[in-house]
This record gives sequence, C-alpha cells and structure tokens, in this order.
Amino acid sequence: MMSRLDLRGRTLHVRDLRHALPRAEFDVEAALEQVRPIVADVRHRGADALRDLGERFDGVRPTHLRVPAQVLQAALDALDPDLRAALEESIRRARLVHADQRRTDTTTQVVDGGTVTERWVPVDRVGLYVPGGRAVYPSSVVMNVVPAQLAEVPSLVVASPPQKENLAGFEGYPNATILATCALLGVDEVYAVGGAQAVAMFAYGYTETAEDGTEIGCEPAVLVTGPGNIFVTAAKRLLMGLIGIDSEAGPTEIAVLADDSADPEHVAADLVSQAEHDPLAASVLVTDSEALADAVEQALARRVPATKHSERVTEALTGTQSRIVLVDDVDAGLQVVNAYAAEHLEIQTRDASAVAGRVRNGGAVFVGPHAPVSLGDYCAGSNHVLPTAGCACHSSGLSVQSFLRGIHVVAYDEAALRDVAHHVVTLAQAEDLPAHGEAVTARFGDRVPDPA
Ligand code: HSO
Ligand code: ZN
Repeated sequence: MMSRLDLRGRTLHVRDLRHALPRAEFDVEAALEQVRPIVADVRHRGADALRDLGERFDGVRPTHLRVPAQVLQAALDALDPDLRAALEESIRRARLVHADQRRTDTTTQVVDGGTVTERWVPVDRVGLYVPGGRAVYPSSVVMNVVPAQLAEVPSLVVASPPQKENLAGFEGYPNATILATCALLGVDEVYAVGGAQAVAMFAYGYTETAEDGTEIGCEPAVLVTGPGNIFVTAAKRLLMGLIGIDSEAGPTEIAVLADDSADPEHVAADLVSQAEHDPLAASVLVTDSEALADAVEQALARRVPATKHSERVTEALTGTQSRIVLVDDVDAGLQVVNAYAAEHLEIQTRDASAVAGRVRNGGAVFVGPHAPVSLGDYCAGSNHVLPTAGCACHSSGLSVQSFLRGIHVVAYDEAALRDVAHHVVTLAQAEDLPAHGEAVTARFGDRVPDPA
C-alpha cells in the first residue's frame, strides 16, 4: 500500500534526499487572503465579529464568549473518572519533565566592576489555541499549558471553537472535555472562539459592556501558541510581529528507522497511529531490510482495514508524503532521517540508543521497541507540540523556554567604563557613528579617558 523509494547503491546528498521525500502540500499563502478580512473584522468590530464568525464558521453562536467559571467547573464534574485519571497522570509526568527545563539566571563578571546578567523573564500574557472539530485533543491543552505555567507566565488564556454538538448542556461552548482539562489545569480564562478569529482576538483583544454596565472583554496576549488548521496558521503568519508565535504546525509526521531486528507489527502499528491524524499526515519507514519492509506491508494490509479511521489512514499512507525507503545500511538510514528531519522519529534497530545518539534532526526521538510515538503524544512526559515540515533542522518543540525571554542586564561602574572607553570610541569611529563614542566620552569631560 505504501510506495517505495529504493536508495540502495546510491550516494546520498541532503538536497536530493529532501527532494526525494516530499512533504504534504500545505499552502498557507493561499489561506492568507481568506484570513485577512476575518482578522480585520475582529480588529474593528470586536465581540460582535467574534459572535458572527462563530456562527458562520462553527455553526453556532457562542452562548457566552468567555466561558463562565461555573461552566468550567460543571465540565470538570462531568469528566469521566478514567479520563480524569489519565489526564492527571499525563499532567504529572509533563510537569516533571518541564520543571527540569527551567533556566536559572546567570551573572558573568566581565571585568572588575562590570557584570552582565541574563535574566529569564516569562512573557506577560499568552494565548493558547485549542482546535475543535475533528481534532479535539485535550492532550494538547496539557502540552501547551504545562510549560507556560512552569515558565510562570502570569496570565494565560485559552480559546477553542464553540461546538454545536457537545455534551448536553454545553452547546455553544468549547468541547466539554477541553473545558474540563482547562479546569483540571487551573486555567480559568477560556473563550468560545475558534479559527483565525481566535488568533485575531489574542492579538487585538476586545472589550464590551456587559448587561450590568461593567466593561468586560479579553486583554491582548503577546504570544500565541498551539496547533490549528491552515486558517489558524495563516492568521498566525499574518499577525506575527504584533504577537509572537510558537511555530507553524503542519500535518503530523512519523519516520521510523528500523533494521531486521524490529518487530514489523510494532512498526506498522506506529505508522498507522500518526496517519490517523490527517489524510495529509506522513508516515515514512526507512530500513535496510527488504524482508522487514515486506513484513510491515503485510501487517499494514491487516491493520489498516481494521482500524477505526481506515479511510483517513489509507489516504495518508498512500499519499505522496508517505514512503518506504530502502537503504544500504543503518548509517545510510541515518543520513536519510537526518535530511528528512521528521517531527517524530523512532529508532527500532539493534543498539537503538547508540543509533539515536547520532540523530541530529528530529522534533522528538523515540528509542527502542517500547517507546511508540503515541506514548509521547500522551504520557511520556515529553511535549507533543513539535516542529513539522523539516523545521526540526532549526527549531525545537514547545518547552518552558518557548515562554521566556532572556534579558541582558548590563551594570558597569565608572572605573570599568573608563577602562574600556577607548575601545568603544574606536569601534564607533570605525562604524562612522561618532555620537556612539561621544555618549561614553561625555562621562569623562568629553575626552577619551586614559585606562585606569
Ligand atoms: N501526534 C500529534 C499530537 C497528538 N496525538 C495529540 C494525539 N493527540 C502531533 O504531535
Ligand atoms: Zn498523535
């Protein structure tokens, strides 16, 4: 069912490899034109636009734009106990891992009397987008909220589209499980706003007058994170600069590097698992064993028709973005997966840890037979918001760091400035920016001081 790419006996170049392993078409540019008027509408008409757009795109007028506290509590009360226990375990493990990511400030004594401190300061307010529709993922609420909270972001707001069909009593609010997960995490500011309009709301905020005459609304956020469809992505691109964004999330990807020691059933199950997300999802198997490739195909032939979302999975696995790549050996396989830079990479080879140690590009790496990607999606403790589309070559997944800025704090005393003044003046002159030098000499009677 999956087409093959035979690279055996070929010299591998990164450029050729990237070309040979195409990504799914995800044309954000085309969506920009559709998103522009939506963003402008939110900017100019605020709450009225958000209600109208909810009705137009989500098929339901939000009951309240901001979800009342008692509705969040009711959603938590209605949460299935097993699901609650699973979410709590997911949160607990994610907190363990993300707590270790917290940075400490550093102070460097550059010279006597001269220090540079790097302070890690969380952004003031972050907007987390949580999709609705086909992709209702409470796990993604966990993956966005946990690092933001551990970064100690003082103000955190979630938006998710209002649902026409929802748990009874929650119609016109975001998906009830999403609401319950917010409540579980202690997030109390949630809006029934979806799509591009949610990103616009985060960027511009809105205010309106409530029935009792008080001013209510949503304050603008400075950073927006969270996955979304192509319109959410387009809105992020449009508003980037005014707001910070995490990354542009494309369709999900799994690559498996496997040799003949891998269990074909495991490999097939894992390829199917991520194909389940989206007809555009990419599943790529890279192997030096034709026998394994054949066995995986046989396993797929059994598994794919039997799985719930068979149609979507078939489309993803037969799409041009999915492949079985045959290579000469594991070294060549490493070259391929490093060039591809998958969002998720599994290493199912002998000596898997050593092979994994040689991976340079990958959003997250899953080592050995007992670490399927779906473990990482939910309960490994790692984050599942990861770079797609080859961006793992230059970017990281979501982490505590994503919510912090490093601020350099410069403190020099007079002697320390005097000591280096002539160098500053020289550099300023070399750049034809004499006033830069004069800002230093002004402190020493308008002349270059002798070093102390
Ligand atoms: N694999 C997805 C995340 C996810 N999986 C959410 C299940 N739910 C992208 O990393
Ligand atoms: Zn997944």
